[in-house]
Amino acid sequence: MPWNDKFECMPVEELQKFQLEKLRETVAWVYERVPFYKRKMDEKGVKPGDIKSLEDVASLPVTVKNDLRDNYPFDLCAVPMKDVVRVHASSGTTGKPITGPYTKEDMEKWGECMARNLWAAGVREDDVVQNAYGYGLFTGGLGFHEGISHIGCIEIPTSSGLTERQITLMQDFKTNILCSTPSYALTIAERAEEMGVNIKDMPLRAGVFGAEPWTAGMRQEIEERMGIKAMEAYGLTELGGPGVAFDCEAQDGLHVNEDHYLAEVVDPETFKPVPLGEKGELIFTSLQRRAMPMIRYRTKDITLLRRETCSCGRKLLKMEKVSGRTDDMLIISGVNVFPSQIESLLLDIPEVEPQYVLVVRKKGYLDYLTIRVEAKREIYDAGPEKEAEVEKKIHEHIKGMMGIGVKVNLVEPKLIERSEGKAKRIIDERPKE
Ligand code: DLL
Repeated sequence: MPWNDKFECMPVEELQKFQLEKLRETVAWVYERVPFYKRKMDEKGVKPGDIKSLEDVASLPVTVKNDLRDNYPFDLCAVPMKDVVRVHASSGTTGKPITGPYTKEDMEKWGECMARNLWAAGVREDDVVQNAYGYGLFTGGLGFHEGISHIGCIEIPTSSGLTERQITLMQDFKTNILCSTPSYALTIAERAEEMGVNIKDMPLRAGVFGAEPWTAGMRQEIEERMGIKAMEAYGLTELGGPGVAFDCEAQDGLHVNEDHYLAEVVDPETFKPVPLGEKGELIFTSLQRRAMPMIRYRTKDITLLRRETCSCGRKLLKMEKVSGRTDDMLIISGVNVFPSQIESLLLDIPEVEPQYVLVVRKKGYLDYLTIRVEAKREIYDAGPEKEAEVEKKIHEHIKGMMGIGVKVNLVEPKLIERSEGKAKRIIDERPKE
């Protein structure tokens, strides 16, 4: 049974009626309170009263990250600052940070969305949950914290880092559930092996991982290495952090918390809506947030949506695992390449560790890709000939599957920097335009 079966299993027609009511409320709320949205809607000639069906969302202006930067810190805030009880922020990789303010009610709803996520991952009242997402301005740590408190289980708020201590506490406190980025889970698994600790002997049962792209292959790798179920969380600061979508025991796509977020998928170039089942850029409108609602926020995340009743009973729209971000797309020999495609292919090669970085350089008009990937210890110790053989094998696998030529550089085990949060997978050495 889901955490909130009323909404998670609501018949689609009823749910969409609820969404329309909330959409109309949200649009009116921001039109009256946020000059930015009023201006953008006036420019498009659309008034809150024009929203008569869910499809009408397409008539609203879109919001992009730069709009949040330009309105830093609180110009998109729709409530007086006295009603704000929390502010999170995300620095991203470039430019000014963006802020995410919350009212008391927003915090309550965040907790509800996160409780659904954790419950679907099998977390129950008597569990011990180690929360190794970073605490602080990042929404991961405190977002999970909110959900864990809603369920009422034991929380171990370790935050990220101090990996040996994480492992010792996991043993001492009999942690059942780990919450972290997938790349940090791998770091923990590896450190445990080095410490001679077998995670499979621990009571650890599942992990709730997210905040960065990870392939199905990476999920399997983590599940096998740790002997756990690797469940997923998806969200972004602009929409209030994690709690936007989550997977269930079926591990067959992520359920969107549709009573809180209206999802659309569009072609990132033409901006035309794409039908259910086709890939494109994900756009969300928040439906219940008060401090900083978002109208048609372009996430840059690429995925597809499916409408089906899940074997778990939830009727919420499903989104497929995010396969990449439009801004992470590389064009190698004229082929669009997402880091996740390379990750899946590397995970097919038993001679390497799932630790890699992609180095992108430019020669003339073309991008060139070098994959730095760690050899397994026995391969590295076998010497340069063996290494060259594995490099060739990877090169050919990628050529065969994707039709692109890449340089493969096998490196010594442990050479690639380990992640404690979001892994840095791309080193972009192209000249800045
Ligand atoms: O990463 C919120 C979060 C925290 C989600 C903890 C899940 C768990 P930001 O730092 O603003 O927020 O980064 C948002 O991270 O647009 C995606 O590109 C990526 N992302 C988040 N979750 C996933 C996921 C948090 N499950 C950006 N799969 C998003 C793939 C993800 N990418």
